[in-house]
Amino acid sequence: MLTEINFDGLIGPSHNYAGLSLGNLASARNAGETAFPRAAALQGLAKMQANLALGLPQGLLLPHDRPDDAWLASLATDNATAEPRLRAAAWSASAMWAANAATVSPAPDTADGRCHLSVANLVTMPHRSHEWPQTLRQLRVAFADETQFMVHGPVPPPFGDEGAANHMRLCPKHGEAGLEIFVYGESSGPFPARQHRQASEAISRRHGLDPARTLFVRQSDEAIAAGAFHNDVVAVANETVLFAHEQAFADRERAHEQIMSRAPWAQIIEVPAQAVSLADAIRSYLFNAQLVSLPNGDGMALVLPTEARNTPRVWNWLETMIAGNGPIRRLIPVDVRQSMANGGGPACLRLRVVCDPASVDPRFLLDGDKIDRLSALVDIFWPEAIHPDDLTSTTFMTQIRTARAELLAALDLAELG
Ligand code: SUG
Repeated sequence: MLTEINFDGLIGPSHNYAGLSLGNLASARNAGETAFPRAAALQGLAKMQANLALGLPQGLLLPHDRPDDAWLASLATDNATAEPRLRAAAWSASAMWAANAATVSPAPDTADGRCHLSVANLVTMPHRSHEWPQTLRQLRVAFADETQFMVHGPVPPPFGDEGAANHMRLCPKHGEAGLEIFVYGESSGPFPARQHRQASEAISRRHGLDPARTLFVRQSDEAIAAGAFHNDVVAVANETVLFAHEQAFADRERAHEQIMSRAPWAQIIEVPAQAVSLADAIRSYLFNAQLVSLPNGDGMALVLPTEARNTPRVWNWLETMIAGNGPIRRLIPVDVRQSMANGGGPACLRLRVVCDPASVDPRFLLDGDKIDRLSALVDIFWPEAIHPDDLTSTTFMTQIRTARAELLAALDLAELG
């Protein structure tokens, strides 16, 4: 029985605001602020609990060992002597944004009938470029069943790949063959394009996708320049619905025409720029919602950041949409403000995998009790507050390592230590 499972990245104990992501406006705005890792992780766990209560299966990916001493050593430095930006990069809790962990092609789409996952290389941003080895180790444990899954290493540099954040899938039902849409950038504007077309094409080949059910769509330069450093800041897809901003794609008409000719059963719900500007879309993160199919045929819901509710033009547009007779029936705001302050909304925090839950290592799956136990653990072990100046503190380092060790022990995943 193929089901969509959302694997959320648990926000790690080193969560901090170091302003590391050029082109991510929230990260730049909050550089140097004090972060609250405990509150951050509890917000993420509350979102998982709320999604579980909607009847949606929920999985987990784990924070990485931080600071990444091996990475610093490969640069012939260490935490005590590294220059501050390099040190901050080694401490980053950015693996929380699981939408950047990998690109996933579910079994019905692939030539060998297995679900393929390609870990993202994240080469554009130094603080994210060293995530993939620890992510890959986790994916190889969680999806170890080789009759069901194929887990690939990263596409080699220089081809930037940021995973599922630049990949959308339209299908009649999760368990049926779908159209996979890869969105790449080619910006010559102020901010880098992080997803390269060559990387997306390589992934489609290694996943064994059918070219007739695969599209490569260029993200608009305006969107990147306005702060949409990933496509999932301006568009989201679920089953038959693509929900997108009018300025998400470089050649809007062609993109829509290509999508509708390959997926005639799909529906594009577009938010006009006149109703919601790109700036408001990016500030409110309305598209960084989890667009989910509710169980029992109750239609779809958008699990959005509370910032969307607090932006009147955005909320008015959404309320008008809900009042109509469309497929999206519910708006569910969630508070993930600690992650949002680094540019990560509800959709950034999760990796969607369509598979049979019985084929996943159960240590990566959650139920309500397990979420309660993890919340209690976070309450005890996660630091309350971190300022970038704290990153030289050996006391903090010990606290963060202890917190992760406790988590691994609680999940029976000490092998990832
Ligand atoms: O890569 N922020 C992340 C946010 C990722 C959001 N993910 C998706 N859109 N799917 C990024 O820019 C900020 C870290 C810092 O500044 O300390 C950061 O990495």
